[in-house]
Amino acid sequence: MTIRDVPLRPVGREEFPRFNKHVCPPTFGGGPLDPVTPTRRIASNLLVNIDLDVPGLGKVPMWILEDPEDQQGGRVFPSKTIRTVEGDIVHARVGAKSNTHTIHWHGIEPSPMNDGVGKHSFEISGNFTYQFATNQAGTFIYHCHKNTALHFEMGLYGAFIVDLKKPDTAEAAGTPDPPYPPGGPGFVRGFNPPTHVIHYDVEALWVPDDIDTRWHELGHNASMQKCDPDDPTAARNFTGDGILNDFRQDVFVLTGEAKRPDDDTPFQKAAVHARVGQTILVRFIDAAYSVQEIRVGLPLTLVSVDGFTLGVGPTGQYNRPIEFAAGQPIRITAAMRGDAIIRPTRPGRFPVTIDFLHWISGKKLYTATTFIDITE
Ligand SMILES: [Cu+2]
Repeated sequence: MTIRDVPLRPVGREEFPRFNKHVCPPTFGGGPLDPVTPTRRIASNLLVNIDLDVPGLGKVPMWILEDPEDQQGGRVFPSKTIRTVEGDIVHARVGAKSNTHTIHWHGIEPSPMNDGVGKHSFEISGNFTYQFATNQAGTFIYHCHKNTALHFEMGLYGAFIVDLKKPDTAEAAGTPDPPYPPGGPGFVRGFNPPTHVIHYDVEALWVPDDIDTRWHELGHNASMQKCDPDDPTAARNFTGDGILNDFRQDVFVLTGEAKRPDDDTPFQKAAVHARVGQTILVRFIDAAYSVQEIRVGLPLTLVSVDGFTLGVGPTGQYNRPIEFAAGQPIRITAAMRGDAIIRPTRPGRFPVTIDFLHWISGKKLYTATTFIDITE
């Protein structure tokens, strides 16, 4: 067989793509763009100021996203978990209550104008309705993508869970319809032929985070360049006295519960309580800037990484779920997610440790401990 050489057609100047250097994101409101009828509507406002209580240290100012339609629990840290269902077309009404922000739906992969990466599209001034489809079940994260290193650090993030449709089986009859309730029960995508559906009784959410309290004194646009569209890369547009290149964590957080570096008491909020014979689903999301190693005192199966199901097509047919022995570390870095299945066979209190490691030196900075309590 020979490969035919196709001669290139001369291309006129008018067909060249236009080059626009895009340094200062424009602001925009309104939306949705190219709307279609949604199957689910959600709402989120940013930002809301809260204080994070650190025992023995005091209060650390945080910024969170709130659900304005939630009468009970719309103001929490991490920001309220969003849940949609596989196949949903979502309209997400987002209000920037002060200054400009975005929401990036990390891993959902919407179209560029709905992706919420400000420098690729625009920042929201006022209100904007993002439109996207959640076609892949899994664990994702949403966060503000303006002055990102700072706004993410300040707490402008939350879990985004895409639930499976409820299977049409007798076993499923006792489970509520999706979106499934926080804490379980529900169904998750995992290698389990032929349907690749796994039922879980108890759902846990582990979100490690670390805080440099010096950063929490900074203003909204700290160290951002001044926007001069006529000369966007001029040196004078950049501040040279910032600290956003220098992260020194002095508070450690697990799922919104904070501790000083010398406080080794167990974290209670992330603790898991289940019975022998039940199936536990642990969703973990790395919201820290250090590297973590998670060690669980029970064997587990990692069924999904970054919203991709291991061993299941269309993207996962060339890998397989990963078995971890008790105590074998799972190493994660910023914004990584995973879904792990644990099936306890005997009662007891099983330790969970999360080591926070410096991202350059690898030095261990802190060990967070929590536990899994299994009763008969
Ligand atoms: Cu923001």
